[in-house]
Amino acid sequence: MKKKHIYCALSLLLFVINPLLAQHQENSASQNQEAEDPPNIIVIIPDDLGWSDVGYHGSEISTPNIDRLAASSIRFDHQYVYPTCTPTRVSFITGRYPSRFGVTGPDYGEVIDMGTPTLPSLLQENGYHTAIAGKWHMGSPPYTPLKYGFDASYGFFDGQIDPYTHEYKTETATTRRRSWHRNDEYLDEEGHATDLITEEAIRVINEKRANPFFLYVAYSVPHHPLNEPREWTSQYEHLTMSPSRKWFAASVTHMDDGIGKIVDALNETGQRENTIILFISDNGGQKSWHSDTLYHGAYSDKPHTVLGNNYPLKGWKQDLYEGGIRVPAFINWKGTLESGTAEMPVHVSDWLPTFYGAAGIDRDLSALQLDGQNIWPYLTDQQPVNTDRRMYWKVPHQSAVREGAWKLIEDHDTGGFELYNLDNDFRETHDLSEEYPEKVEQLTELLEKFEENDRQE
Ligand SMILES: [Ca+2]
Repeated sequence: MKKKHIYCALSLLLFVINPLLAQHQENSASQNQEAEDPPNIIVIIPDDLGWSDVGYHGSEISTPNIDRLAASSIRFDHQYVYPTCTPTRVSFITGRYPSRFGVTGPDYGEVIDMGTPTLPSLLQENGYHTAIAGKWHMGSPPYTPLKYGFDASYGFFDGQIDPYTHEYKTETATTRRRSWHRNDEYLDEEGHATDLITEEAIRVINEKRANPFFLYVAYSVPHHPLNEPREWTSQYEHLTMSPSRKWFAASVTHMDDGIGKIVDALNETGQRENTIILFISDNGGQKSWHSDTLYHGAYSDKPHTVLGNNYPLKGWKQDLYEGGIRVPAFINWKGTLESGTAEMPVHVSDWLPTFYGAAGIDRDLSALQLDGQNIWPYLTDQQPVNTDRRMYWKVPHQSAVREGAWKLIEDHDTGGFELYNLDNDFRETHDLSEEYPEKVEQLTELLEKFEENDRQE
């Protein structure tokens, strides 16, 4: 604990005073102002990867490529997302709290109002080629990626698929089992989804074009159902772990290999130093999963009894405790951004205005009513870290706000509150709501203020 705090303090200093960093900023700042050569942007989003599911956070899972990339990146110690897929992805792509669209959990149908400006549509307007490889889950046909600013799409529409059949778990009013597509048209293909998504990302990188690209790579793993080839499970066979944790580990190492190939493709095409890479999980690890009936019963004899690991954070996917919403994340821009650890809280909605800043696009975004903030000036040390940052979450059973070190969680079922000071208690073990009633009152008012701008559904 103590060691961690010292490390964090040092890393904070790095952001405030590191002269090398300042020099790099100048370069990037002038580059941005000129905007003659805007960078490519790649976003890599694993599905349900928990805090302790990457090697650089001490996991038993082997992730050599992610670790190598993280070591030369700005690693976020407090990257906040939502505790399930759709809200995080909607917040990322719109720069707004997902509850502004009435989105509080996994969702289908028209999730984002047609015509809403998105990160890909804004980059598209500014000359970017925009492509998605992998999971969409921000709407069901006809509310598909090409309608929201992507020039090219490939992957699956729904929230989860079988890695080999590429089918969704079941039929519903808004979804079919078919999910795999190219350019929003259903497609049948053979192969493991992880390999197919990696191959598509490399194809986009290798394409010859005069303009920069925005490439959104959303892997299906380590979300269940897990089914990995022996090539990736064999290295975990000798370890004392639950069988399903071995499948989980294999799926992450398989994805890690794909990420290594994506970086190789950038190197081979001479684009490595003109490409920003953001790695960010969409929510914390899930505890377990089992179904006798979904996927035609294909997984009835394969209980996923142990999946992700959010240690030392509290809670799981779907929770507003840190384990559900604080995820592994880092940003890399070789030759421009210095490596280090960023202590400041960062919200997933920040990436839309931040990438706008990084791309050097000069346009007023105030009409978009963004909830996210452009953190590019902080990453490049042009502005000091905002330590009083406010953030807001709403999911079906809870709401929460964070202001500075304080976090208030409201339980919608009981009407009760929990209050934590994350600086002193990041594991959320001591509820301070009875000790600090004034703080509860102040943060409750803040929560209500945030809620006023939500769509009520
Ligand atoms: Ca997810």
